[in-house]
Amino acid sequence: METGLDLTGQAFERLPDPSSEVFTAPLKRPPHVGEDWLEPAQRVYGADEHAVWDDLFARQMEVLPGRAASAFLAGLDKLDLGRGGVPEFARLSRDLGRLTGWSVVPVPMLIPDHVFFWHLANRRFPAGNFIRTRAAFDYIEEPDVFHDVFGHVPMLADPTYADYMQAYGRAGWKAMRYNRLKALGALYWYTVEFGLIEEAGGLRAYGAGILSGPSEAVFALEARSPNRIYLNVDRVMRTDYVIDDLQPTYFVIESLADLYHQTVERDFDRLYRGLGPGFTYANTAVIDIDNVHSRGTLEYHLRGGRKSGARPV
Ligand code: HBI
Ligand code: FE
Repeated sequence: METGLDLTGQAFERLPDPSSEVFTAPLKRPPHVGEDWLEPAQRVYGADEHAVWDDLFARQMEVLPGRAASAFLAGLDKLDLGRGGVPEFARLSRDLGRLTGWSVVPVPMLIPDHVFFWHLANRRFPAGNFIRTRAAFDYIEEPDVFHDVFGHVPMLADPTYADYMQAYGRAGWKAMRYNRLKALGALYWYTVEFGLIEEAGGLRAYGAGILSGPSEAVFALEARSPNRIYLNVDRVMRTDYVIDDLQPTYFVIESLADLYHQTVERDFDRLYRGLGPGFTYANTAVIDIDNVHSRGTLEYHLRGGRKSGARPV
């Protein structure tokens, strides 16, 4: 059976070379990093930078208990991410390696999709090396070490999620072959960055974009504005997304195993053949086939969102 992620014979150890038709963001590689975009070593942070980590950590812990997925909270605990200061990647990689075989490697900035996918396919998580300044405490565009390590790494301590992320990285090869990286990027966005999970105690967040920021956990779980729709991979890969505001729609998984199976057991060849180059659905849309958890009023977005100073209700 040809499944979506059956890429038998693919040499995942070798950095892929995307064909010239594949769109890749025009990122300028800093001269001190090689083709793999890895920093030679993690930065040495100053006392003020360690203090930024500690303050961000404390702020998130005010909101996350009862809102973050239990796998996330368990990961924070297992990796002892609250011991104080920016975690050392070497030690984190050793602990994570024992748990799920993943490591954390430093990168200078956003890296090209195919390089990012290649690291994931080899169970390496590329994490931003720098930490935001106090001036950019609430919101930054580029992923820093707090977003990447606090937001993403705890979930990688969960074996099912760890396998999902590797499978996702491997899926990048097929997406490149069909020139559908944008669609695969939407799946990342609505799961890894902004995913919600249904737990016995109610909805929780497992997406790093929600868990590493000050206000989105409350909005995503408790506000009346956003739609919450059960994840359907085909549908999500056709859905547009915003990167600079709270999400109008969140997608809900029933379990991490549900996420893994929906992705790994999908016929991605068939999906990509039927997929146009652009997105079909607006990020506010609720469509006929949706299995809706709760339909939102969308009032936050209808009032113009962040740029209009709308209240996130
Ligand atoms: N680079 N450093 C970094 N971090 C990311 O999360 C990242 C990236 N490059 C590409 C990328 N993500 C996208 O491919 C995914 O968001 C789909
Ligand atoms: Fe991220």
